[in-house]
Amino acid sequence: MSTFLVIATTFLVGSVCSADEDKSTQEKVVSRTKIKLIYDGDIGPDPCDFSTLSMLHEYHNKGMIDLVGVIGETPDPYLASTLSVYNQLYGNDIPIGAFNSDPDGVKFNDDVKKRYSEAISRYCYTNPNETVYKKFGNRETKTADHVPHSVAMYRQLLSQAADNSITIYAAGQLFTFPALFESPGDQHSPLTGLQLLEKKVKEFVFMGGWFPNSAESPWYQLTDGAEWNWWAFGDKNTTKTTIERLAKMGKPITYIGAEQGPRILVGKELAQRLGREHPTTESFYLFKRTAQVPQDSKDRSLVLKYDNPAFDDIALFCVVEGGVGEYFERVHGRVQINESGANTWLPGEGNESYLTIKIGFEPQLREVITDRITGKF
Ligand SMILES: [Ca+2]
Repeated sequence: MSTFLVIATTFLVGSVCSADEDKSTQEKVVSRTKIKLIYDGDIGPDPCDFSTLSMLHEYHNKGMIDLVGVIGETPDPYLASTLSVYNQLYGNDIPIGAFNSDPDGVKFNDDVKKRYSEAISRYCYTNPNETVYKKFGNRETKTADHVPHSVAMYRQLLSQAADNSITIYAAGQLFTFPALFESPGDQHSPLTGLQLLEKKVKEFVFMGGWFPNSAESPWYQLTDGAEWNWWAFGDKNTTKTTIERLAKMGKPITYIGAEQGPRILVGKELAQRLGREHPTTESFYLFKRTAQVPQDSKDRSLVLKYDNPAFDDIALFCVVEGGVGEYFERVHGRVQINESGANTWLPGEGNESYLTIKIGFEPQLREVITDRITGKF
């Protein structure tokens, strides 16, 4: 089968990250429409956020997904402009929802804002979103106050969607959800946010958690035992409230934990392919773990020295192209989350599952993900 046919078949299947890898008939395959995806992320501290944006636009431009909207969920005033820069770069006009000064948006407490800023300075040379705006933005680039806040954008997008049609892929903290649940009817719909999610969403995919147990990760001792995303900068109960409420809806929920990321390292190759003047490449140069000044060099410029885990890219690949049975294995059960966002896993039946990469398939997956980030199909 040619590469094109493989891609065509897998994307027609749609949502193969959900529990339907046991698809039985060709009719079922062809009758499904392409995934209508809302992406919700914490673009900023990690280069995988930026490479995932590249992938999202590549998939959309190839017709493999309908990218219905992009939501930025952290309290970063430059988040909206990054999403807009990518729209401009890839020739799209995907609706953007992000943090801005609207008092009806998500309310962040000062501790969360402080820990977010601390994380940016700990891991990055400068704020990646601000730098991307200054380097790649122009007069047409939208900034925070040109776009609706994240809750309003979710409400708008969900109201306009057909029932049971939307896949939400959340690859960051889940700050928007508790506020969305409580949001009352508005000009778009009389339904509350919780009711809109129940009516319009087909499945949820989360890059978050550490499976089967976040206590197994010594790197997250600074995060009250939680994985990074689900720690939510110390915002108690954000993750627990969100996941518990969504799980109760009974729709398929797939988790891909942070323990999978380090198995798929990307960066140097994709930077070479995209070139230095690309915001995705830029993000790798802004990240202290990947770009460094060589110690023995007189030239003080940064060199891309290390690859980086493709945390968010892996999950997006699975959302769009599937690969359960081929690259991934699925474990069914139920997640248990405490108020700090630390998780454990109860194996069993149900609508929740997590995925792991099959042992030995890392080199192939790494190659295919680098291809997708760089628009190679
Ligand atoms: Ca992320």
